[in-house]
Amino acid sequence: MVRKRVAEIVVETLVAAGVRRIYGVVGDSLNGLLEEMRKCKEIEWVGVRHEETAAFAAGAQAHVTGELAVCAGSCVPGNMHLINGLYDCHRSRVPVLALAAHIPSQEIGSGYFQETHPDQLFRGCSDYCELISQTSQVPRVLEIAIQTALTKSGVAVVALPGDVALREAPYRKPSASVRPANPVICPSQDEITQLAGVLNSGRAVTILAGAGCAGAHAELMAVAGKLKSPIVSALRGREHIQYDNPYDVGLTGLIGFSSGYHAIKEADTFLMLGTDFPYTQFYPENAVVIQVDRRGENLGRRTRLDLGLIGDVKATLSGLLPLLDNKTNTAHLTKFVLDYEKVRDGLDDLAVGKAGQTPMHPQFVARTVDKLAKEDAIFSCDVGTPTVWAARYLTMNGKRRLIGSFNHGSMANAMPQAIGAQMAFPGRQVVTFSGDGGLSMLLGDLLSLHQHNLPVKIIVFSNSALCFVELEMMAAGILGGGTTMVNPDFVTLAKSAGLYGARVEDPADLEGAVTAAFQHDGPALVEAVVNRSELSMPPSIQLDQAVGFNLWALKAVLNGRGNEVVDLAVSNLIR
Ligand SMILES: Cc1cc2nc3c(=O)[nH]c(=O)nc-3n(C[C@H](O)[C@H](O)[C@H](O)COP(=O)(O)OP(=O)(O)OC[C@H]3O[C@@H](n4cnc5c(N)ncnc54)[C@H](O)[C@@H]3O)c2cc1C
Ligand SMILES: Cc1ncc(C[n+]2csc(CCOP(=O)(O)OP(=O)(O)O)c2C)c(N)n1
Repeated sequence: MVRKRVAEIVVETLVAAGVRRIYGVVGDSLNGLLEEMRKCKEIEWVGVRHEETAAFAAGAQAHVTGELAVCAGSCVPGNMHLINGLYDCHRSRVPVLALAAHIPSQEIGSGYFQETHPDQLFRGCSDYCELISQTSQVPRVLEIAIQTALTKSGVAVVALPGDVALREAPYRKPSASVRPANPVICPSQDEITQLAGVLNSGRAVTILAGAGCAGAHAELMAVAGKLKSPIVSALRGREHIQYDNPYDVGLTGLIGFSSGYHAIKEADTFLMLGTDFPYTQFYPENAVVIQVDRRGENLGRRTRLDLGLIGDVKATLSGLLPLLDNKTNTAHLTKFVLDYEKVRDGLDDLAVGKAGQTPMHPQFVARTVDKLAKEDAIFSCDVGTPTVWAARYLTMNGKRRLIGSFNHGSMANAMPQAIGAQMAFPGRQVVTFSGDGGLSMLLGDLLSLHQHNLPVKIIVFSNSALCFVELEMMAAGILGGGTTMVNPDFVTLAKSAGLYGARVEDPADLEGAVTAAFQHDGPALVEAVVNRSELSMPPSIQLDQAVGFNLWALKAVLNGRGNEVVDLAVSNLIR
């Protein structure tokens, strides 16, 4: 029988699964794998400066390609650094395999140098997590891991002791199963007939559409057209829904629009399509609620349901369309479409910049980047106010993509995710909306952009604060603290890391600086110095008034209309 080194079998199995690169940081226990990868021409090692970056980058690559992506960390501190990024991948449901190198196998259980138990440590952020303790487990365990990541669209972790990787094992060809498959899930005809019945009898139907609507744009428009339904998007669904969409009424949620909020609250029938929108306060109280999701376990986990269907959005809507009446009453739809236009105009009024007027409005920065970016740009945005600006000002057109840490909500995601997106699509423009806090958290990987010749364009919303948290504190009536940051000169820093850099304070200079960055043949950073107090603060609100009220206060604050908080307080609380 042919025998090969475990590391060689691992690499061959990854090649068979279509893997083209692995993001990570090297370390002794990974050496065997690196040696095999050096010999194999199909897989590239993408060395980064922090393993969390590796996991975020792999997740972003998986998001924009829909294919398996791989990251790796050396034994224990190395692979522990992967964890936060892997949680993000797990929550975003993207297929990622993590190779966690482990201490020498004979030392496991002895409290050895660097010892942890990766097979337990990674359980919470994966669908599959196993230790390879014997050579004969390869390639089977690795193949199960890959298949789980692909089938469940999630994270799989394989812990591999460095010494096991170097030993020989019986060889067999990789299994043909380590490839993605796309089965279509469709509810039964009875269920679809029941769904049509409920929708046909609704008088004011509102749709909440999420990321599960990817690839179902035409069917979604056709259904909304028949039902005369406003479509509210959940943030992860924006890129798939908010273009060529006459039914669009924006987002709901704290950073959403009042049109989206009221379109849901005033519906008598509420149809959730491929969404796991998490904020329960924004769901309707009295409507008939229907949910379609390909994951049965997600049905009814955000709100109580009257009807839940397991199915792909596209297949379900295709089956549904011929059974739907063509409603004629457009009142519900028109009301919220017009509302949305007004809200949009209001937000656009905030996105202005006049020469000499400093500090700049961050909305103006977002709008300018949106205007100048390419038609098929890939954007990533940091958690914090950059998420707000991306949600409100980046135009989606069916070709652009928008990635964030939307479900896990971790800071420092944008630049690492841009690395993965740019690696996957070297010819596309990749732009980040970075917070100054977010960028500085994984700052070391600015160096990776230059090292790997990745022409990522970084837009830093430089407000010298952890602004989003500052707003949360203010809206809750907490004086707080700890939000101020003394920043370096990001441009000098970027230049020393091999990037093109420009700092902009005056709105008059913004367009030129962004254009130059976009035209630069390589990575570039624009530091836009923006107003820290942009989202206007409630002038004064007592702590006891804010109790049970902070959601509304925060929403008004985030809308840039803090004075409304006082109005709301007066009308709702102080009676
Ligand atoms: C600072 C911050 C503020 C935020 N504020 C808001 C806000 O105000 N409003 C907002 O909307 N979001 C907001 N978010 C994002 C929010 O937390 C969620 O990430 C988002 O709402 C989820 O969007 P989704 O439902 O489209 O995606 P997901 O949560 O990923 O849900 C997608 C669902 O579709 C299902 N699915 C996948 N494929 C298919 C298919 N083919 N057919 C059927 N079902 C499928 C999945 O099983 C899943 O249940 C915020 C995030 C941050 C970081
Ligand atoms: C890893 C992590 N730490 C802390 C937080 C809490 N948090 C959410 S947003 C935010 C501030 C982000 O600051 P910055 O990147 O500067 O963006 P800004 O909101 O100031 O524009 C913080 C601290 C988090 N979400 N993730």
